[in-house]
Amino acid sequence: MEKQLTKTSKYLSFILRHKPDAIDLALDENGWALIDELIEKTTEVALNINILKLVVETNDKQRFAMDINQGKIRANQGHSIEVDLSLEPVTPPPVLLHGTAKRSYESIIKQGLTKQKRHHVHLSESKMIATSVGRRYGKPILQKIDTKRMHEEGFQFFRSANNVWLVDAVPAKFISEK
Ligand code: HQG
Repeated sequence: MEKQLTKTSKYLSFILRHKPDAIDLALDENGWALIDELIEKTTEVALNINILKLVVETNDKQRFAMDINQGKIRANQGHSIEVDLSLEPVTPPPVLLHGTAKRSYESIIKQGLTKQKRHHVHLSESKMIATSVGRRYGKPILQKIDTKRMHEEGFQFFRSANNVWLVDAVPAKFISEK
């Protein structure tokens, strides 16, 4: 069962964050898809409303949000396609962490953190989460971001519904090795 939920979560991430076109699914400007349409157009995994609910509820990182009344679902963050999540800027904690692969370190301390294919640079309050994020790309290292100073200097921070901190970029001067 757990394997099936992980496979479905990965499938949903792919469709709702990156490639709704792969199944000709319409997303509105805020990234919401109609649950009925998603189920109808999905062939790659076995999908019904109960499985969807289970994936949304049990997802380790709370990657998805469902609006049952309106019959809609969306990814909470991590998109590469253009969507407006309507997040309001919020004051970040004084320090946040970014986990990355060791081999990216040299480039990051020169260029700063840039958002690559996603909408934002992703930061975390949790050492454990940041480490596992970094591990996806190799031997992980943690970087400490002086978010207090960034905020004072006018950078806008957002927090996704699943507590990922998002910012447009992190210039090198705010980064130190943890
Ligand atoms: C790196 C997962 C070289 C950056 C996680 C990262 C997260 C640079 C990679 C979410 C660089 C981008 C996002 C520079 C940034 N030079 N490398 N100047 N600037 N990088 O996947 O933060 O499981 O787009 O360090 O939990 O790793 O999908 O970002 O290694 O929240 O829900 O470029 O993805 O969530 O990679 O991960 P990503 P990320 P999910």
